[in-house]
Amino acid sequence: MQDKSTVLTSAFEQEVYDGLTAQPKYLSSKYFYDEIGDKLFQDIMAMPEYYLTDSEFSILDRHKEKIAYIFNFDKEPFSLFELGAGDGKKTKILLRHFSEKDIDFDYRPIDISQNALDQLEASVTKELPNVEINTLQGTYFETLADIGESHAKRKVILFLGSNIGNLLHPQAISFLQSMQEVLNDDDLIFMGFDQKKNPQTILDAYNDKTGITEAFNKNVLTRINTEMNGNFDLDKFLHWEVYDPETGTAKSYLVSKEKQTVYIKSLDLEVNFKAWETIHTEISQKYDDEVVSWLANEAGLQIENQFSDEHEFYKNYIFKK
Ligand code: AVJ
Repeated sequence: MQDKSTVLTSAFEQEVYDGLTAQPKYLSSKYFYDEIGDKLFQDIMAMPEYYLTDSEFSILDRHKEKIAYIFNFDKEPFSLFELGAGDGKKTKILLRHFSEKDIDFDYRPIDISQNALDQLEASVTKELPNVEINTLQGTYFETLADIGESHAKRKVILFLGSNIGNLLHPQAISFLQSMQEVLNDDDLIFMGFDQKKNPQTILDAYNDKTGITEAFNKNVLTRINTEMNGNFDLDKFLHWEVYDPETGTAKSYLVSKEKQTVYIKSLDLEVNFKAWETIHTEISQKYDDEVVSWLANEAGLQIENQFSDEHEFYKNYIFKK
């Protein structure tokens, strides 16, 4: 890894440089998400093939009474943090239910996108005027420090959508560990984990016929073109998804359909592709109970409870210290 930090101004630029000069090539899926990427991801969540959203929605709806009871077990006020809150569509099921039951809590959504937070704040204020909301912009790691410093009330931390699945197991453990470190004894974590299932169902969710996932995957190239003055020709790359049912790892690639050279002006970088050379862009890990309890255990957490949808496609787990 060469440090070009004297020339490269952003973390995005440094990571693009590192990933496209590495072998094999890679780019991080966290760069899928700009205004266009956020919109594409919302379209993905609305696709019939992308079962994750519907599954988690139905879990929250089915189990909201029990979830409310567990979150509010001591009837003391608590703060409901949410990492990567996005549009809050699923969370509103809980917010609405808690509000109807006069549960004493405040909602503290966290997201990397200020735009997403502004929209969320406006919609919660309008739809659920009794819910106190305080937004916080930043990455997961930055904002965990802020969560740790809030000692006023008991904490419940939501991490929905199987977002943990973008991390390899060692990274997931260290992330869970950092969450564990900000928890006090009665604090809780409520997390979504997509489950192992028929491999075809998983492939279909990441390889829709309409091409929305393809556009989402290619958005990282579009961003390099616009933000770093690159000249990627999107049609010369193939969206390719693989799923290994043994490890539960789904991986996304962009595959170069021909030998080509791409130039990225702000990096002053020429990137050569052989025909059929790959850029690895995303992992979406699938889990089972054994793997989740291993991860939790490694991070010093206990599984308190778990909830599933009727097909057992997806599970939400409650962790404690
Ligand atoms: C938001 C990371 C959970 O991996 O399922 C959807 C992102 N990528 N389709 C996932 C995604 C391709 C999604 N997460």
